[in-house]
Amino acid sequence: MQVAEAVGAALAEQGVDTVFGLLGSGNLLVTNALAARGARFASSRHESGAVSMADGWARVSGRVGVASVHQGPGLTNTLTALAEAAKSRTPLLVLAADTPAAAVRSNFRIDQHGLVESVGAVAERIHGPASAVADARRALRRAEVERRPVVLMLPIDVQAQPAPDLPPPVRAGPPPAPGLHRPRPAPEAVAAAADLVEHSERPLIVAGRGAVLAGARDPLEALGERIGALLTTSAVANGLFAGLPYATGISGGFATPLAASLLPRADLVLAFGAALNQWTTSHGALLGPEARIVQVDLEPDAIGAHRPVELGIIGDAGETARDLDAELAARGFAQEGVRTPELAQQIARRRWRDEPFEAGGADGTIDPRTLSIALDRLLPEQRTVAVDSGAFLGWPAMYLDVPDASSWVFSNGFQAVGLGLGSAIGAAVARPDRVTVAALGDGGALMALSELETAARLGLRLLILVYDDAAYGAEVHHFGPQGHPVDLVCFPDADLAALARAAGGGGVTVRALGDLGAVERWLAAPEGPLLVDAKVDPGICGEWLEEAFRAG
Ligand SMILES: Cc1ncc(C[n+]2csc(CCOP(=O)(O)OP(=O)(O)O)c2C)c(N)n1
Repeated sequence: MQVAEAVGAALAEQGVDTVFGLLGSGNLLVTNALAARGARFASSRHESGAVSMADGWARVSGRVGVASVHQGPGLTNTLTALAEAAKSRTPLLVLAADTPAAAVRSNFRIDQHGLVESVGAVAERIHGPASAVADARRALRRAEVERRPVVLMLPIDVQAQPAPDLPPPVRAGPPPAPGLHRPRPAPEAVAAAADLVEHSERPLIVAGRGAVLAGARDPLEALGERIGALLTTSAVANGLFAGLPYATGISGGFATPLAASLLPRADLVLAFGAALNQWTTSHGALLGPEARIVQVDLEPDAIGAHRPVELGIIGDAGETARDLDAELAARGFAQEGVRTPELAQQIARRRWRDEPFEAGGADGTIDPRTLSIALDRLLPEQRTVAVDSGAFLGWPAMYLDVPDASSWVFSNGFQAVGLGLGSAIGAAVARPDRVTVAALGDGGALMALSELETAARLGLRLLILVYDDAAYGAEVHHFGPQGHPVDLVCFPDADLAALARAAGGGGVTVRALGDLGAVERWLAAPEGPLLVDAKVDPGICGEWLEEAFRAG
C-alpha cells in the first residue's frame, strides 16, 4: 500500500464519508482510497466550489467537511472559499497535494503553507511514510477541535512511498463532530454574571455563530425563560431560536421595526458567541444607553473587540448558559422580565411579511419582497436556505424562514460574492431529504456558473433563486446616490434560466407572481435543480443597505 492510500484509508476509518473536490494527478490516489472505502465523492467544476460545498455541508451536517484538491493552482483556486471558512470558523479538512520538497523548479511550486495561513487556515503536512497516518488523523482532529479549516499538505513523493502497516485506530466509530470540546467558564465569572442578571429588569440574549457551533439553543432557551429575556441572533445564527415566542429574529439591519424598537430597551445584554459587530448592533444603535454588556466567547481576543463590555467570560456558549442558569437557580432567582403574553403576541403579529411596503416592480420586473414572501409560502417548512453576498441578501434573511440554525447557511464571513451556489450544493448533499434554496444575485450566480453543471449532475433538490437586477446592485445602490456614474456595473439582461437548462437543470424566468406556477410544479416533485431567474426591480434597495452605506 502506498502512503496516499494509507492516508485515505485512515481518514475513512475516522468516519470521513463525504468528500468534495476536483481531481488531478496529485490527489487522485488519496481520493480513490476514500471512495474505495465507501466515501461519497462529489466532483465540483472549480476548486472554489469544492471548498464552498464542503463548507455548506459542514454547516448543515454539524460535522467536519472534507475537500480534496490538486497542488499549486488547485489550491490557489480554493482561497476565497477557504478564507470564508476560516472567518466563519467552519471545521474543514482540505486534502491538498503538494510538490516534492526537492522539486524546487516545479511549475506547480508555491508556498502552500504560507498561502493558506495567510487567509486564516491551519497548514498541516504529512511528513513522511512513518508519520503520515498520524499526521492525517491529527489534521482531522485539529479541524474538529479548533473549529477551523485545516489544509493537509500531501507531497506527492511522500504519497508515492510504501506505507508501513496502519497504526491501530485512535478512535473508531462515529464520524467526527465538531464541538466535542466545550470549555466551562470560571465559576467567579458566572457568579459575576449572575449578579448582573439579578439587577436587570429587561435582559436580552444575543446569540451568534459561537452559540450555533456549541449547539446552545436549549440552554439559552432555559436561561432566557428563567431571567425573562428577549432573544435575538446575529445574522449568521439565524434560526437558532426559531419558533420560540420571545425571539425577535435577526438583530441589526435585518431586525423588524418591532425588534428595532425593543432591542435598545434592554438594560442587560448577554452575548453568547456573538461578536456584537456593526452588523448585529446596527453600529451600536441597537444597544441602549443603559445596557450593561456581558460577552461570552471561546476566544479571549473576541471579548470587547467591537464594543466595550462590562464582563467578559471565556467559555463555551452552551456550557456558560447552563452554568449561569444553575447559579441563578441556586440563588432562587427567576423573573418575568420582559416576557408578557402581549409581547409574545406582538412579536408573532409583526414579522417582516406583516410590515406594509409600497410594492415596486415596473417594466416586467417583480418586487423582491413580493417574490420572497410568495416563495416563503410555497416552500415546505423543512428547508435549507443558503445565501450568497450582494445587495439582495437582506430579502432571504428577512422573508425566508428557516426551521433551525443548521438550515441557514450564510456564507458572508468574508463578504465574498460567488460562494453561495457552492455552499448551497454542499448543503443539499448533506440534506437530500429536503429542498435547499440557493439565494444568489445575478453577479454571484454568473461567478459560480460552472457549478450549475454540478448541481444538475448530482440531481440535487436545489432551488437556485436568482435576484436578477442585471447589475452589481450593491455598487449601484452605494455609488449611484452619490452621483457617481454606475454604468460600468450594469449589464445587459442575461437569460440565466437558459444557462441552467443548458447545464442539465431546469430553468424558469419570473417577472410576476403568475410565473411562479413552474416553481409550484417543481416543488410537487423536486428532482434536479430548478433555477428561478427572477427579474427583480433594480430600483429597490433595502433600508438596511442604505443604512450600511451611510455608516460607511
Ligand atoms: C469576490 C468579490 N468580488 C467583488 C466584490 C464586491 N461586490 C460586493 S457586492 C457586489 C455585487 C454583487 O452583485 P450580485 O451578485 O448581482 O448581487 P446584487 O448586489 O446585485 O444584489 C460586488 C461586485 C465582493 N464582495 N466579492
